[in-house]
Amino acid sequence: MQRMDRSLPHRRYNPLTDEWILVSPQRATRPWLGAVEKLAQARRPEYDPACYLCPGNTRANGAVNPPYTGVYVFDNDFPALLETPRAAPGVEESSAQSPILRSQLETGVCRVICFSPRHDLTLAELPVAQIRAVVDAWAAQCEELGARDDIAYIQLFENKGEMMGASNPHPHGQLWATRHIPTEIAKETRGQLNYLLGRRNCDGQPAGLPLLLDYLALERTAGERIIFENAHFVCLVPFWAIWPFETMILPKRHVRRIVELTEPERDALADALKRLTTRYDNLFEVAFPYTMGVHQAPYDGEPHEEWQMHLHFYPPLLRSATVRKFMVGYELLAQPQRDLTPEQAAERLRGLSEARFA
Ligand code: H2U
Ligand code: ZN
Repeated sequence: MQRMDRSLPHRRYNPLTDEWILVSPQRATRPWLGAVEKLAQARRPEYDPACYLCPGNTRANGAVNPPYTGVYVFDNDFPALLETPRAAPGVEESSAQSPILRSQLETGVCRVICFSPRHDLTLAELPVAQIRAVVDAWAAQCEELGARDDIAYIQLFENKGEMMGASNPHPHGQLWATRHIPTEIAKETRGQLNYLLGRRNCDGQPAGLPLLLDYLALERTAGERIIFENAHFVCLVPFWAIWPFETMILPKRHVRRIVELTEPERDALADALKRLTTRYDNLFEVAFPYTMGVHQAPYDGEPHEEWQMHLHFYPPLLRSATVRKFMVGYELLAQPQRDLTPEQAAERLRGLSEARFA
């Protein structure tokens, strides 16, 4: 098959979300040239008496954290969702009297997940065994919440760094679990389902592998967007990446949900998280900001054979510790755009050390 000239402006298709992105490699932005400013970063203390996530401290609403020594999960004191909201008498829980003005009551659970008692460390600096404990906590939360019939989806995520809106440098993530399937998950479910249904055998039964496993095979053959792999996971820059150094971590076998990961796979996921976040920190020698999260099949009682779980990392930085990409203008109004190609981004990330800068 003829490959198009990827040094010219082109658009790339994201089959997960059924969206296009614009790539403009001819623009002279060559992020690896020119001055790279370094940020002076103050070393944080191991324990901060003013931190609402440190062990033993009092949170904003008066609750006291236990003297925890590993991963610590608690219900968010300022949740975006309520478990049992009461509609006012005579008011419907959902309304679609008009196809234009539709609303539904949303219920769910919001929790905060402290990755470590250590205030001064980030995921990249935690020992792999502690990251493994985070993976176990994620799976345990999904086991518990996924069994509930008022929960259809559990979004695990981490906002890291002030640039991404994290409120506290203490290493932590969150989960929001909802009665309805959120927008991005609905898109990815449709994308994966359409792919599987497009490959029926002569009996009309879906045949072949899920979208992301076929995609992974293509990537492993091409090699140019792969950053590294271990026994059970591959880390790559997606062909359709939007953010300059956006990446994805994918299991090598068909895994729909995080709860299905075996012990060795959980170890391998912890290893992949450690290696990727360390490379990120080394890119601009800074605690690299990002939003990351696990995408997995809904917990709505359906099998979702089309689904392959994966992790997305969306980092905002482009050129240095202080120069970020903004999704504004054309991107907000028309379609996302990037200058640095995904292949160039992968090459840079591949070239970095897995020992964190000192
Ligand atoms: P972010 O840093 O990603 O915003 O997460 C911190 C969360 O911690 C945030 O959702 C919650 C906030 O509501 N929080 C508490 O639950 N208790 C507190 O005492 C302060 C912050
Ligand atoms: Zn703290």
